Amino acid sequence: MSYETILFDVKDSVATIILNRPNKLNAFNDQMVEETTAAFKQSGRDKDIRCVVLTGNGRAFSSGQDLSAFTERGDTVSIGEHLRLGYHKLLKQMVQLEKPIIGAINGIAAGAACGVALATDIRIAADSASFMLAFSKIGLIPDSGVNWLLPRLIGQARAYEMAITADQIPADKALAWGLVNRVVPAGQLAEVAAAWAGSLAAGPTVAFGLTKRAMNQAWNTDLFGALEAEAYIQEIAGRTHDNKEGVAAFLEKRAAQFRGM
Ligand code: T3D
Repeated sequence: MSYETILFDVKDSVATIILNRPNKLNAFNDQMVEETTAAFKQSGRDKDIRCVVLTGNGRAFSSGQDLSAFTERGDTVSIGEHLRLGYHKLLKQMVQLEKPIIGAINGIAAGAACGVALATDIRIAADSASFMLAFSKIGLIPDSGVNWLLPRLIGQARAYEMAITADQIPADKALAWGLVNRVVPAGQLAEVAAAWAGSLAAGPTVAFGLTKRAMNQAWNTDLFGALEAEAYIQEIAGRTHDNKEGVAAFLEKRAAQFRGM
């Protein structure tokens, strides 16, 4: 499949999706939302892909919704429908993808792009990156999953403050708040993300995907429900090659050769 607004590359079981509208700080127009969604779908279908990296080209991760497209479409389009038909499909594709997604946050992630960044599973930020809930600057509420994802990560007080101030939260503060997993020098981001992705892609990736499912499901239930879900999902993990290989490798005192199956 060929794309115009993103770059998509697969190498050594790692798919890399690069948001590629650098002149607009990788703002999402409809085409970029559709193409990013399609790239995640393609990554889900391709059994050879075992980890996905999402990043931006240039100095921004993404500045969120393309505001020129926003005004061009005028009052004829319902924002609710625009979200349902666009960002919601992207967010759902990401959280339902049972493979780890690394967000290599190379610069500012603003507005809807904050939601997209939060829907990655591991976030590595460049020390020059920042997060900004730009929505209130244009009289909107946070969308693209931010109201669900962000308070769970950093607590409601900080999330609400970010929403109503639209302050740029720099990478070091994002790390202290638990919004990102690591901060690295900007010049090393691509290398660190690729190394981490490579090591995940060589791991028991079915288990990684099922862990994502178990943790996502656990938000919607109580402890007893979570215990039952774990038993059900572990049954699936326990039938994989990688479980048998992991146990055998331990007993034989050798490195496991996981195959993601
Ligand atoms: O219908 C729906 O689906 C609603 C959904 C809404 C979701 C949302 O995401 S709402 C929030 C949308 N995003 C924003 O409001 C952020 C707008 N951008 C900014 O505030 C600033 O650009 C930044 C703080 C991100 C970066 O500032 P700075 O000074 O580093 O860069 P800049 O000069 O503002 O931007 C560089 C260029 O990118 C500039 O174009 P030019 O003048 O060089 O031709 C600027 O207009 C363009 N650009 C940046 N962000 C956007 C954009 N163009 C269109 N849309 C953007 N979001």
